Amino acid sequence: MLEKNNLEYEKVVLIGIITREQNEEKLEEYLDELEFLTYTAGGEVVKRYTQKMERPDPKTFIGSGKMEEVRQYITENEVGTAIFDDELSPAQQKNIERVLNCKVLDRTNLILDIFAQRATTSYARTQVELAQYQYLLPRLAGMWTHLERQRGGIGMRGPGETEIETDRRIVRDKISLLKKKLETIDKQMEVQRGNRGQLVRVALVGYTNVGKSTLMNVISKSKVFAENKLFATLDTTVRKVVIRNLPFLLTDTVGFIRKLPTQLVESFKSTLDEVREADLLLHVVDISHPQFEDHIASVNQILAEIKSAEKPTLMVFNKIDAYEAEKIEEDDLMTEKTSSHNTLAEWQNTWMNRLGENVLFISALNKENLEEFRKKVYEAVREIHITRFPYNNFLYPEYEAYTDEEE
Ligand SMILES: Nc1nc2c(ncn2[C@@H]2O[C@H](COP(=O)(O)OP(=O)(O)OP(=O)(O)O)[C@@H](O)[C@H]2O)c(=O)[nH]1
Ligand SMILES: [Mg+2]
Repeated sequence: MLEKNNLEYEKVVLIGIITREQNEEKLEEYLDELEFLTYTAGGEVVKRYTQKMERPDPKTFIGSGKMEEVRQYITENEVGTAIFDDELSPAQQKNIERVLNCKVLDRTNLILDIFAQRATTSYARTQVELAQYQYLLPRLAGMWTHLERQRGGIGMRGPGETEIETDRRIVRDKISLLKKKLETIDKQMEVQRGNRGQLVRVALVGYTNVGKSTLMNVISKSKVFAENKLFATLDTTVRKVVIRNLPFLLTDTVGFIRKLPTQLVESFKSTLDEVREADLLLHVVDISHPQFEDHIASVNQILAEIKSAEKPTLMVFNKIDAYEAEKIEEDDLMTEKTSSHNTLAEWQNTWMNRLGENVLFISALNKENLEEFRKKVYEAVREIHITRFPYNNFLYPEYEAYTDEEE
C-alpha cells in the first residue's frame, strides 16, 4: 500500500564515504543531490558525515568509531533518519539500525519513497509498488521488528508497514500479481500507442529537474506539473504538437538520475517504452547546473541500457538565463581556468562543437530562442517524415519557406 501524506519536515543526517573511485569533491556533489532528494521526500538535512575508507565495512558500512559519533549526535538532537548515499546490503541496514536506533535508508530507498509519494495514476502506482516489493523481498527477515516506535515518514511509505508479519511467499505472490496487472495495462497501452497512427514520435528525455515539463508546456500549450523538486513528473504525457503544418507527438516522461535503482528501471519499463519507441529524442540539459556534464553521462548510460542511445537526438541546453560562468579576477594569477569558467560561447567550442547542428541553447522559462527550437525540431521531424513517407514530402517544405503565420 502506498502512502502519500504531507509530513512535517523530519530531521535527517546524511552519510557517505570517500573512496579511491569517489574523491571528496565527488562525494560532496553526490551528497548535495542526496540532500535535494531528502528535501523532496520531506526531510531536512541537519548534518553530513563523511569518512575516508578503502572499501565500505561489510557489517556497518562506515567504521565503528564514526558510527558512535553519528549515534551520539542522533540521540542528542532527536534525529529520526540516517540516509546513506550508497546501496546498503540488507544485513548492513539491519546492523546499522540496531546501533543507531533510528530509521536507516539508502539512496534507492529514498528514491522509491519519492516515487511512491508522486505516483498518481494507477499505472505509475503499480510500477512503484512493484519496485518497492522487489526492494523489500531480500530485506524481509526481521526488518521491522525493532522499529516499532518510529514508523511512518520517509522510507516507510511502502509495503513495509502492513506486511510486517508476512513472509517472503506472500510478497512473492504480490510481485507476480503486480506483474500480471502491469502486463494487462501494458497491452492496453500498446494498443493506445498503435492507435496514434503514423505520426512521428518525439520524446523529451533528460536528468530530473532540467525543465522537460516546462518546455513541454511552452511548446504544446499544455499544463504539465512542473516544480523545483526532483521527479515532479512520474506519469507520461503525450501531446500532439503542430509546428507550421507539421504534426507530431511529443512525450514528457520521468526524469533520470544517477544510481537509478535497477528495480525502478525494470518496473518503469513500459513508461520507458515511450522513449524506446520514439523516432527522435530531445535530450534536455540544465546547463546552469555545475555537474551538467555528469548528468548527460548518466542519461546516456540509461539510454544505452534501454537500447535507445543511437536514436537521432537534439541536445537542448536549457536554463541559459541562469547560467553563470565562474569569474577569475584579472589580478588573480593563481586560479587555473577550468570549464566552470567557460562562457556559453566558449562552451560551444568544446565537445559540443562535435554535435554539429544538433545543439540548441534555450530558456524554456524566459522563452528565449524558442523560435530556433521550433525550427530545429521541425527540420528533424520533417527529415524523419519524408524518409518514412517519401511520396508526400511536398506537404512539408523547408521551415524557412513559410512566409505567413500558420501556426
Ligand atoms: N531559470 C530557469 N529555470 C527553469 C527553466 N526551465 C525550467 N526551469 C525550472 O526548473 C524547475 C524544474 O522544471 P520541470 O519542468 O519540472 O523539470 P523536469 O525536467 O520536468 O523535472 P522532473 O519532472 O522532476 O524530471 C522548475 O522550477 C522550473 O521553473 C529555465 O529555462 N530557466
Ligand atoms: Mg517533469
